[in-house]
Parts: sequence; C-alpha cells; structure tokens
Amino acid sequence: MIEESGHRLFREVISSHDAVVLTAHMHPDGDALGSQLGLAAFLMSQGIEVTILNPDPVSETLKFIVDPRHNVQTFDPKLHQAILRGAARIILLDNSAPDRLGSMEGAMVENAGRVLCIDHHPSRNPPWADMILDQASSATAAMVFELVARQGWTPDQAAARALFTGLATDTGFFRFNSTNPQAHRIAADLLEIGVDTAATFQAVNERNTPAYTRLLGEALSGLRLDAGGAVVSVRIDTDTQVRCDARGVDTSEMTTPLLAIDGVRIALLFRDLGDGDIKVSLRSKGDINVHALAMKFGGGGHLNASGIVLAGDLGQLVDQVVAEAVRLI
Ligand SMILES: [Mn+2]
Repeated sequence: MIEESGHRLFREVISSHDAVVLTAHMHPDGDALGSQLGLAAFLMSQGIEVTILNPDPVSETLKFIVDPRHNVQTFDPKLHQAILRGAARIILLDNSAPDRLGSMEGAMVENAGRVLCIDHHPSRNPPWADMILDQASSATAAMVFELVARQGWTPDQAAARALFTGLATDTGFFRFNSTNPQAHRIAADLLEIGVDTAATFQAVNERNTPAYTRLLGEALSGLRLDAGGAVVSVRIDTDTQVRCDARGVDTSEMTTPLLAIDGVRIALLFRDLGDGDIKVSLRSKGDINVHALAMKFGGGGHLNASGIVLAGDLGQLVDQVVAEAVRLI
C-alpha cells in the first residue's frame, strides 16, 4: 500500500504542472510500459500534456497495449535532450536505478532535481528529487492504479488493459511470490472495466515464432543439473541462435519450463548476445534470493527473478554463476 505521503506528493505533482515527461527503464517490459500508458491516460484526462520518452522502443509483443492517443518515443539525445531539460516534471516508472536507464542515464541524472520516481523495486540511494516507493507492491502498474483511484479516476478500457498487462506480466499472471491480495483486488477492478484476460494472456504469451520454439527445444535439450538437481542451467551460444534463425529473440521466459522441473530451486539461462555480452536470466522458488546472486555480478531485479548482463566468455561465466548458485542451496 502506498503511504499517505505518497498520495499527497502525487496530488501535488498533478495539480501544479500542465506538462510532464514519462519515462521508464531500458527495454521497457509490460509493467514499465503498462504503468506508463495507464498513468498517461489519467494525466491526459486531467488536461496535462504528456510526452512518453523511453530509452528503447516498444517491443513487438507489447504493441497491443499502445493505443493511438499515445506517442511513445525512443530517446535520441539530439532530439530529446532539450525536452528533458525543459520539462517541469519527469516521472520515472518501474525503476529507480540510473544505470538501468541505458541511453537516458546521463540526461536523467542531470535533471534529477525534477524527477518523481514511482517504483516497486528495491532501491539503492537514487538521486531523484521525489520518490513514491513501495516494495510490497506487485507491480508499478498496481501503484499507478492505487494513485489514480485515490484521485477518483476510473481507467478507460485502453488504460485498464495497459495496467492489467503490467500487473499480470510482473506477477507471471498471478503466480509469482510477488502476487498479493491487492494484486487480485486491482485485477478484479480492471476486469470489471472490461479487460479480457484470455486475450491479454494470448497477446503476451502465445505469439512465439517457430524460430523461438526451435531455439527453446535446443536450449532445453542441453540442460545441466547441479546441486543434486536443485540448480538447472542452460546455455544458448551464438551458433545455436544462428542455426535456429533466432538471433535477438527474448529468451528470458525460457526459464519457466526449467523452474517447472521437480526439485529445481534455481533456474539459470545464459545467452550469448553476440556483441561480447552474455545475458543471464535468474529465477528461483521460495525464499532463495537470486537478486543477491545477480548483484554479485553487477545485475539486479527481484528476490525470485533477476538478470545480469556481463561481458565475458560464455563457458567461464556459466561455471562462475552456477558455482555461486549452488552455494545458495
Ligand atoms: Mn515492475
């Protein structure tokens, strides 16, 4: 639940500015974009002009929540530096860490004195002037719903769909530990507005390409087990991605079938990004803290779901991260 001071701060911001810029973390996921679009719809309903500016473009999968009234732009220093400098208020959603802002990090830090951050991740001393933080919240979209509901606003269909997508994706469609009673209450409210849960699930999770599915098959068939079967890991090298014609696909959800193996408590997926970087997706069950594990390697995220992007050799990194994971069992 958002504290009273958070609601007051939010009211103050919306009543004192007639134009705001909204932004979120790099590679905006369902919650970053969903909370942003839901908030944008509310702000626009209050006569506030909204500019949405993100470090990276909207992914193909999430385009279904972008309705035509929103112009979601990708940050280009030449075009947008001046917009950030001139903005009376910048609202940063679903992230408080400057180093998760990608190409916008410098410009955002420079303007930190006018940033309001709304987020549910653990934070590390962020530089922003104002913050509404609630680690107990399932999603930033849930926080936005709470904030706008307090202002007496009922989301319209498109805003409800965007907020539901944020809430549903961050909770793994209400399966993850982060799911709480409030998440279900908000979901119920959004369903009453007319959100189609089956269509949302299909739009998010059932649009895989044959290339993705081929890559999934290859990845799963090479699984490695450690710690007596409690740690499972797979690696996806560049050759495999080329062979499957699946370069650049998002593989983070491939951890789901790995975590579904009986006895597994930590699932790790290593993917060579082909540019010298290795991406590691970490998932865990129960109280096993893969966030702490990710932080050891410079990554971040949540207790049960985290990520690392690190330069290095795929084989070596697998050995290092698996060894640390085994120690958590
Ligand atoms: Mn989130």
